[in-house]
Amino acid sequence: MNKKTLVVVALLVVLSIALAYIIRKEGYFSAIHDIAVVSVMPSGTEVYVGDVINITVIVKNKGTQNETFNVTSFYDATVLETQTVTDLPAGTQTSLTFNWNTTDVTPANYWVKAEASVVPDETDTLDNTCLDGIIRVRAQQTEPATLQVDPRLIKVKAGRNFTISVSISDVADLYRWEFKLRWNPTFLDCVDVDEGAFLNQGGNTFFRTLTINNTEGYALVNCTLKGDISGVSGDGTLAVIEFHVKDTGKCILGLCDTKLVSSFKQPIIHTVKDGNFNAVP
Ligand SMILES: [Ca+2]
Repeated sequence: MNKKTLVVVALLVVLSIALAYIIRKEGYFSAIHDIAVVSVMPSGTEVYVGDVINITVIVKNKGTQNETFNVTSFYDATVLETQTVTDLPAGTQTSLTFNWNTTDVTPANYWVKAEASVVPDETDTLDNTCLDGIIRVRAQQTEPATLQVDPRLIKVKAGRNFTISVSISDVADLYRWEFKLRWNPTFLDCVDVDEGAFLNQGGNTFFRTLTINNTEGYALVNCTLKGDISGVSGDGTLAVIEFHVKDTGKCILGLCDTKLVSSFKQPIIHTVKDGNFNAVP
């Protein structure tokens, strides 16, 4: 071996040692540990309390080693369930199904998400969580609600003013309402219509008295919640209406063209009860 060859071999040896040192120091070709939640897919986004939602979660092993890890599903901050994925091969993905029974859930909008636990030596942890869109859980109307004039029987002296309420009972998820109230204009004048306290328990409302017609004897009123929120359930007052008694006589305070609408934009079944007015001398 001549001198030139010796120098080349020595150089190659030094280069090999340097390369091995760099590979070792920088971690090239070492194992990569990285898992990710790829998607979160609920079976429905608008459900009634009591429905079961299936949430399909896809997780992927983006690393170079088999991985075992936990996947936890949530609605808002509440843990739904944790499942374990065992020995997921490198480069592959798998699907998990979580069942969310909404029986005891308060009607509202909820975020659904899934979170994979961080495996040892995993550095990219941002992709271990995946948030899906909003799921709307609502109360469901099972029996008809009742829309009525309250009190049902009114006795007032001529010349006086009085107020009645239009009230709702046993309603679920009321988001918007509308009614027309009729009376005999010979005996009564409508003085004022105000919003009742029921609907704005659920949020900001837009209340409108569309018409007060004292010639024909009717008022048309409606009110709606605003924004993507639940409706209101239970009993309460929708509107308060003030009348002036012009003359003695009797008439019906009759509700017609009534509309009750849920936050899913569905009509709410209901019965209507009119009021009876009697002006006494
Ligand atoms: Ca990750």
